[in-house]
Amino acid sequence: MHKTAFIWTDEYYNYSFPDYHPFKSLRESMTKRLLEERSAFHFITLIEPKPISEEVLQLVHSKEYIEFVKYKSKEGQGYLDDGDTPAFKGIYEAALIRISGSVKALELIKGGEFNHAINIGGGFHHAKRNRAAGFCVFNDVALVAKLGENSFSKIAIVDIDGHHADGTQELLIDDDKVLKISLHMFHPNFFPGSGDVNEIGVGKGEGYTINIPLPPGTGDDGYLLAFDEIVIPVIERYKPELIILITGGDSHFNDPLVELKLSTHGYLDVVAKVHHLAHKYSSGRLIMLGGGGYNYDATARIWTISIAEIAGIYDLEYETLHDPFSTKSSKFVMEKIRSTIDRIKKIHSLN
Ligand code: V1S
Ligand code: CA
Ligand code: ZN
Repeated sequence: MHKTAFIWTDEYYNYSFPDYHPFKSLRESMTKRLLEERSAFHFITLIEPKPISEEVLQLVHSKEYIEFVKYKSKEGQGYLDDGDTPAFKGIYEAALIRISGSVKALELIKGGEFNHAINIGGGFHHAKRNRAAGFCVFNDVALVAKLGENSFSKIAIVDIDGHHADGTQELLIDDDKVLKISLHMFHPNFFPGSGDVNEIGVGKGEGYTINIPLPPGTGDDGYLLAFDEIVIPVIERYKPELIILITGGDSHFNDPLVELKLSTHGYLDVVAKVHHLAHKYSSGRLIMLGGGGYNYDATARIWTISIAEIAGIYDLEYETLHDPFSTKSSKFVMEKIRSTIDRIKKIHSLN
């Protein structure tokens, strides 16, 4: 059994947009309840985060942007971006505590007492140095990677949220100590529009950004094919000392925003593979963060099943949380995925 920490505070509920908005903390509360009902916290340690300092926040965000968020947080009106991220009173503190949870996850792993640490309140991969985007105020993924560099010489980020990790990519674009992999839906006019195979990093970071753009209707078989053909060999070649997994639940077939059509079975396969890689190369060091997920029931089931896998709780009670079937892609979609895989293999010299 490996020690797993679950970072949590009820202050996570303060990150709350107006009723019409799809991003809801209900995912987190449902996950926690599903875990509690199954006595998971007999095996997983609950740990509370404390807010990080502004000095730490400045590792990934400019002073001016932080001041802007503070101003909007007092004012409580309008948007932080062009319509996706509404401001509300206290948004600064609410965003800060959630990303502090991800930093706490890293500290626990650095301390050596835990090799798995989970913050489902994190995963804000769209936030940039100078601006908010796509429901994300501060980018905890890039921050954890940057802070992790003080202790680990090679870190891998695997982002299975259904959207492209554009903020993380931009913040770490020239960084060769962090391998950035994002799988996402890629389709004309689909947010954020970036993440094609030819975005590979710049300067000494060239080759350390790997984008896996996938078509609508990908399904478990198409997704797993891309994962086995690209993600596994790339991680085996890189041999990271720490893996950060962004586990947004919006790749699920019932998600209203994304159409990647993964089932809980596909998710579990992917998470189990990442867990296995963490034990093979990273002494088990694995940070699981949340992310999107707009079908709240599906996201809570995905996160619960994933957490049980990571914590090594193999209990039949988790079986009941699965979807009744796996998903398949059409021949046409499968061909498209195969051709994307071939292009990525050429660009990143895999074979
Ligand atoms: N995809 C998508 C999507 N859906 C919405 C949205 C829907 C209802 C609302 F009331 C408000 C917003 N916005 C988007 C995307 C941003 C997606 C962010 C995903 C976040 C994550 O899961 O990756 C991680 C937490 N934005 C857009 O598509 C941009 C617009 C182009 C359309 C929406 N309007 C509000 C802004 C401009
Ligand atoms: Ca992604
Ligand atoms: Zn998303």
